[in-house]
Amino acid sequence: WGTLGHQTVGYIAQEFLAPKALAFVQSSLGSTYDKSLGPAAPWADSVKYESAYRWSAPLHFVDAEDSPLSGSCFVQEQRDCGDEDCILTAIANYTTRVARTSLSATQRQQALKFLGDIGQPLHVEAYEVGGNDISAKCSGDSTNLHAAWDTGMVEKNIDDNHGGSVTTYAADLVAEIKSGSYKSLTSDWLSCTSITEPVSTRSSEAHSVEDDVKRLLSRGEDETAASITPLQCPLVWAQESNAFCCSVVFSYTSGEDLCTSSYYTKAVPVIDLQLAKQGYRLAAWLNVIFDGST
Ligand code: DCM
Ligand code: DCM
Ligand code: ZN
Repeated sequence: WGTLGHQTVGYIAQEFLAPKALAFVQSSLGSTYDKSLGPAAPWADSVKYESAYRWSAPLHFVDAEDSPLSGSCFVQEQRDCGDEDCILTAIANYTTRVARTSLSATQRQQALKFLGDIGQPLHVEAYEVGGNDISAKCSGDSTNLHAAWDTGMVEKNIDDNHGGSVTTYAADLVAEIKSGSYKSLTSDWLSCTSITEPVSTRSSEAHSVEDDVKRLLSRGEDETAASITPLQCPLVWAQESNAFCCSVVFSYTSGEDLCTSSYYTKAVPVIDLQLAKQGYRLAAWLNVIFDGST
């Protein structure tokens, strides 16, 4: 997502934080970010082009080598991330780091700001560099498919349907979660919440949230990013995002303006759903880490 998408996710997550997670977020982010994940969420995007943070660019996505044009969409952790850094290893790494009291306040704040980009379908797709190499039009402007999903359609959706305000957009999605069309979906959204279950165990191993938190906090201090095993839950989230590559993302007709056609009408419900779900899941994730419950 672009800035507006990340802010939306952050503002939604902020509304669902449990007491200890909220206390950590507020003290960690402080006045720099108005004590809120909303203003803090775009940080990881904004630094990735700086030379000091160039290493972090691959942490924003996973290149799923599937075949979305042939109707085959899936993420395979070994094939698509393997021994490299990707969004799956990044979430595992920063989940541990945000909880680690031996790290500095700055390091834990950065870990917090790195959690949350996995809902964008094209961040879970290798085809044409996640759509970056597919030229497209959005409201007459030349762009590419990836950027239309990151920013073009998000911006137009906010202008068209939410008064041009990102906080209004987030509040509208929060209302859908609390009492609207998403209310009945939220328990499914949290069907996977283990902060330590590695991908290999295939979610069959049941254990309490309490054990999960203990396991996270007992992780070795010397664990490096490279040795981190991706977690099962972020892989589940990745599969959901990636599935939209088969159902919606590549189903444009050639020359179609993505932001003024039936494509936009199909894409907006996906954008709304993915942002709402990602915000709600980010809160639940932090709640498990800090409060021991979702
Ligand atoms: N970092 C990381 N993995 C690395 C190197 C750095 O996650 N291989 C992160 C940790 C901090 C930031 O970079 O968020 C700065 O690291 P440090 O405080 O160790 O300089
Ligand atoms: N991106 C992606 N998959 C890739 C490469 C890039 O999802 N294989 C994303 C990261 C940015 C956007 O595409 O959101 C543009 O990337 P860049 O600025 O690195 O060209
Ligand atoms: Zn992107």
